Amino acid sequence: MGQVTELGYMGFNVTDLDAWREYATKCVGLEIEEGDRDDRFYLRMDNQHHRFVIHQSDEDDLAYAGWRVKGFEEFKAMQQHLKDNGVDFRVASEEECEERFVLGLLKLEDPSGNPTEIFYSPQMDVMKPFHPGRPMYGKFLTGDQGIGHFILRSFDDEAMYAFYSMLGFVGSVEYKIKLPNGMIAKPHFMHCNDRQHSLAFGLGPMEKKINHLMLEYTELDDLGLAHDTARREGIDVAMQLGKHSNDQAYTFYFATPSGWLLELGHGAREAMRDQEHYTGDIFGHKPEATGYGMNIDI
Ligand code: MBD
Ligand code: FE
Repeated sequence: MGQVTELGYMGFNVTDLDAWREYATKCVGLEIEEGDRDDRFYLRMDNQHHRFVIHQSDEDDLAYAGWRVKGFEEFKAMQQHLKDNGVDFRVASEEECEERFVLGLLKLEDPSGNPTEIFYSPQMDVMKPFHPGRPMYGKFLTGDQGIGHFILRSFDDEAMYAFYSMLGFVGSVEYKIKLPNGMIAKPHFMHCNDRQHSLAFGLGPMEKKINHLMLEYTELDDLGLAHDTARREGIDVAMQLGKHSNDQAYTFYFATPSGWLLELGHGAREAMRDQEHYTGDIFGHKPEATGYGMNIDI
């Protein structure tokens, strides 16, 4: 059996650590945990030791995505399940587990070569309540729904769908939309908990492994404050405020210091029982800044 339960942590390689410190706190509201290594710092969204590791690098891209399983039994079962399905993986050393602040860790790649990790039991720093990097009305919506969602690069949608289904995800093509190059995109959206999607792929060619990461606020006003800051700072907005048809979240997309996008949102609904698809969004989401792989008229 294989069943991941949430998007638990992510690592990003970045060229400008300081730009990320400023952006993540002042604009988004994440909390910095400096740690004791010069080549990285951590970002918190809740009581988990960290949700993001920001690594000093000469590239600006996703370094790894960490998917959680329920516990030790499920971690063992997942290893057998991967073997039964002929998937290569490596059981991480004690030192590597400590580096991620988890008790058990597997390292593998998805069919598109995206570095993937499966872990159980993250360190929860409950003695250190989440303290946002800027004043916030509410919190980040995480809990059973994990970090949020991200769009990752796929070179073969069928293989990606099969791989993530094998990890316990459920999902389907949810949009049929025309790309600027005239092609019709049929992106897949997949979930592993009540969050409508934790993962999506198939929105056209991508230079980087990640197109965007979506985080959700519990309060609408925190989305508004982030939007005001993005506008005041003149940060590129690739897609204006609007409401998606599938998760019905009110969101906008703007550039991170790494040149990929952050989608901030509020008010998403839970995953649907049956499959459905759309040809556009409910309102808004008009394309604005180009060059981010998101100038789709959804
Ligand atoms: C999303 O979160 C998204 O990024 C797109 C492109 C469509 C629907 C929901
Ligand atoms: Fe999204």
